[in-house]
Amino acid sequence: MHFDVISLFPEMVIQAASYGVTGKAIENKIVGLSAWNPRDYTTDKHRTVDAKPYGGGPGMVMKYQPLADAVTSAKNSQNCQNKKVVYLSPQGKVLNQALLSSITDDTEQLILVSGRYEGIDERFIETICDEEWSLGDYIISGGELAALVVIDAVTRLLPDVLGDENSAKQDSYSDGLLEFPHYTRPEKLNQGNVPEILLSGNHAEIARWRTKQALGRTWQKRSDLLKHNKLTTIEHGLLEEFKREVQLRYRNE
Ligand code: 9D3
Repeated sequence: MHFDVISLFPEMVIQAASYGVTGKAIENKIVGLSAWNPRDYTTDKHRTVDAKPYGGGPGMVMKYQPLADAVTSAKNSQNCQNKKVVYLSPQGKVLNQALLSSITDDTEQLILVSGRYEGIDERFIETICDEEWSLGDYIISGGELAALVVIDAVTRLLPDVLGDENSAKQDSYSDGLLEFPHYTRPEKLNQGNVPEILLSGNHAEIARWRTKQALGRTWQKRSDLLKHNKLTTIEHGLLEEFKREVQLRYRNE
């Protein structure tokens, strides 16, 4: 997978991606990352990347030509077939794990366009971008953080990026449930004790307890996730058991 980010702040993207899982994946050449500054594709003395909106109104709009030429350079830098140009914007389709997962299947070069200012010229979106993606219904100041979110989330899904121990398969959301609770040393704190079952060494019982907790917490905190998740008979039973335990605790308080 090769990522290309079109951005007025290329150093921000390269720097932030150099840490942790993405940094390792770049080091190990499992992914490539390049950033392209539209300012380098301007032709005027002032290196102008933005201009006032036709029709008036506040803010500035990013010009078509520097963005288009930056995308062309990015495309020409990679010899591959399956390229996708994505504009990151509040008008886009809201990202989810399934959408990101589909990218790992069919895309070799993912070109992420990060906007600044009020927006970018509509003709660039219409003629050059294949898709428009959003992080969700809130406002951030530009597309760079969104590009970084996409790079991180897609990289984690690639084979050989995560070790077996914490593979993406075990992450919450891969099975549509929230995670079970985690505990580490010490066993006892004034703030509470580690659940007995986790100290038992009974791996079958521990797995059963964890699945029950994952189902229960999803029911408590994100019941919307359960609506789209067909539970098996066993899972249904575990969730009912969780609900009974919550009831009992409530009655004893
Ligand atoms: C204050 C400006 N807004 C007018 C009400 C419009 C606006 C312009 C540019 C709002 C946000 C942005 C910059 N945002 C992004 O580039 C962006 C984004 C977001 O703001 N929310 C969720 N996902 C994304 S992806 C890119």
